[in-house]
Amino acid sequence: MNPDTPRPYARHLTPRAVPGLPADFRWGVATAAYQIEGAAAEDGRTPSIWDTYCRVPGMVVGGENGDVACDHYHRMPEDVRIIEELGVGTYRFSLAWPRVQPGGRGPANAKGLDFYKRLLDELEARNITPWVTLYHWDLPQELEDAGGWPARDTALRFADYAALAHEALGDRIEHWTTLNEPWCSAMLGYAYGDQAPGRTDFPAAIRAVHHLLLGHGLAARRLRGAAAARGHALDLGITLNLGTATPETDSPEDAAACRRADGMGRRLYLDPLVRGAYPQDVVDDLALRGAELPVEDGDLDAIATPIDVLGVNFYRGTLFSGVTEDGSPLDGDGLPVTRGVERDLPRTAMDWEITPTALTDLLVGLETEYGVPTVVTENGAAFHDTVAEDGRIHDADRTTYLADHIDAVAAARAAGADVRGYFAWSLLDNFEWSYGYDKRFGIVRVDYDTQARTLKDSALWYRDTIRLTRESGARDTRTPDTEG
Ligand code: IFM
Repeated sequence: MNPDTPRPYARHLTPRAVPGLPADFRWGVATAAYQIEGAAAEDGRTPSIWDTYCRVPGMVVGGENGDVACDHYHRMPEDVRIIEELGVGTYRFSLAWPRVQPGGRGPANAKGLDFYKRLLDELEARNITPWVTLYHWDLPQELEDAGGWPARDTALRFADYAALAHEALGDRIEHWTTLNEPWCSAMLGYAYGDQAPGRTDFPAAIRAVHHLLLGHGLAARRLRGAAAARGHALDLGITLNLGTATPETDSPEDAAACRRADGMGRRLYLDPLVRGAYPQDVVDDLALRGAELPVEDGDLDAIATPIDVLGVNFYRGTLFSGVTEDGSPLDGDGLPVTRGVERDLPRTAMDWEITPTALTDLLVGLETEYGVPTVVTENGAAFHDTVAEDGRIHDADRTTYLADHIDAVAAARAAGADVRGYFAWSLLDNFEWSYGYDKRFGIVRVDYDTQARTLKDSALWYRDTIRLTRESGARDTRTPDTEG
């Protein structure tokens, strides 16, 4: 048993067709630029907030950084061959803003773009669809120095960068995601200091929330306009990290805690994106904490620019209590308590509880409340892998995690949710932000001494499950006329 898994979790699983997932269900693997590329100072790339943050002593486990990471910048063709071997049809990756537009302003960097053009060549040659994210947390340091996401100008800079990236690559990429997990950028980056740029200023974080959403909206408009003008197909979305909030008891305090947690984690983003308005209860909660969303005329219209797909990154659901451990409904600052409660559940190496049915609940809830088609753009788990004597990685815990969550997606579809795809996080072991290289999320192992890649058992299981599911989905949809 995995030493970090307090409750037994791994089951022995053989690949099988997942009932209810059609032949055209989109299967993928996902990565992000700073976590895999390396080549941090090559071909004109300038530092991002992560290059800076990693150099602050104590911020990243082991003092590690993304200077080399998985050396994907130099090994990209090998990595694309692995994606082909897995048989997933889609590869989700991000563009490094400081590689494409060094410093975050001005013209594009031709050499930076060339890397992504070579990547697109490799993907096209292997019939793999690119699914690109414009921003996966690597804000050019110059823009942070000018105020970062709490400053309105960063939203305008992001829209310019999006337009410039689309002008260069829009003829070859249909699927565009503006932001990855704006909650993390704003809250972990500016309120809690757990991620770059490492600030701890709650009102600034709330300004960052609005400017991230505004940046998304302005970029979405520019992308829509450019694609229409040039006749390019466009499938436009944003990816949010979402979970579920379940009350510990049926007390009114626990219900209120769930309302607050769901408000700050989910509705604060989805209400303006889909309905063009911030949720009033969350605005009131923020005011209690001295924070305000700096909305100007027209901002909400921009933010509500229609999207085609909502990317859902799911890792866990949470149980909430509205009282402290000794029963008080108010914390030391006199604010209502919103406390996550630990359960006796299996956990990953991140110490995250494993809660697959919460994914079903989440997807069904999104369908009912917002009605936007979804794709699970990230789901996966870190476990402490070991290399066995046969050289293989028998990561049955990760395989079980993937199987349980893919089943959860199928259950959500069966309950009426329009979920169109599932991407495993991650293709490769990689730089897990403040946790450095210690936490391995890959279905492919990376030996950081040699940069050798090895498909883990979970990768082989994923490959075979996708193949069997596609075959069975194709059989299910075949009409008697086309059979045999
Ligand atoms: O590695 C991250 C990724 O960059 C964003 N979503 C969560 C993953 C696991 O923590």
